[in-house]
Amino acid sequence: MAQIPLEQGRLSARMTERYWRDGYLHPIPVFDEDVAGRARAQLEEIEQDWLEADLRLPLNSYKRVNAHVVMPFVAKVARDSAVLDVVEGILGRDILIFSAEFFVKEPNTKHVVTMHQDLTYWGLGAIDGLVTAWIALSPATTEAGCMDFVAGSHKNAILPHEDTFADDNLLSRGQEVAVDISDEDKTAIELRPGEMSLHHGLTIHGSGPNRSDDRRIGLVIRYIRPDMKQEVGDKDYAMMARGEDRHGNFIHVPMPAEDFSTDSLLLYDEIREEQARVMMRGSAKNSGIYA
Ligand SMILES: O=C(O)CCC(=O)C(=O)O
Repeated sequence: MAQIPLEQGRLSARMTERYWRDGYLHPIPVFDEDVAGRARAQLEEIEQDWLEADLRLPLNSYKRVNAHVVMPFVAKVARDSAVLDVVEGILGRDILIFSAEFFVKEPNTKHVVTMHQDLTYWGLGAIDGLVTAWIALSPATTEAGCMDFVAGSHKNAILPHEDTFADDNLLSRGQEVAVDISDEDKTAIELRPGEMSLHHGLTIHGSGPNRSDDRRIGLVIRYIRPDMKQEVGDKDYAMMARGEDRHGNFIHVPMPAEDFSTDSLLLYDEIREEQARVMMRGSAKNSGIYA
């Protein structure tokens, strides 16, 4: 697939239109392969140094949601102008970071992500003001279990989902959209390291197992416009990325000063508790988010 042509690092009007037509856009060149390689090395260094550390939660939990709260390098990537210049074409000048997450599939494993819409359990409603940037830190090929998107599916409301809580599912509730999706409806979103895809919060997507010999690592950043609002929980949190927040709907999260600082870990727990309440609302099983 030909790369999305950027104009001085930004989306053209035609590419922005394509995003709103399809509910996604890819592959967008944001980083050189060596920059992506450095980010991967930083993650793998953290995995080595902190796996056995005495953190309150398993390291995986911190990687899987809100990694920007406790890992400075993740917040830096999320605030990098190469990414934000593109995201601005979708959200406009004022941008907040709602979450940053690693979706890692180890080589030759059976973990999958069932087809779902992101906004189902976040309490933000069926909004247009959230976009996910999925940045490949290793090859995201069909063999490695890259994402599949259903074009135009973002024009739906939030559809019913069924929870599976399957062990090999990377989603918190193992949720799956309760509609039949054939293989022909899916587009495989292959990305080289340093390339990114964007998808709308209502776009139906998922991914298969990693049958390759390398890890499949996505750094996944959820950006929102400041006029979005938590509608289910009492409050919600976000980090300023660019521009201004004239709405005050989110408690602002500071950039962490160092990996897993005491302050950032306390804040992480506070956010997790609040978001878990929203995420697990109505669930038959309370496994805690991203346990
Ligand atoms: O990385 C994957 O395979 C799925 C990621 C995903 O569901 C998302 O970014 O919303």
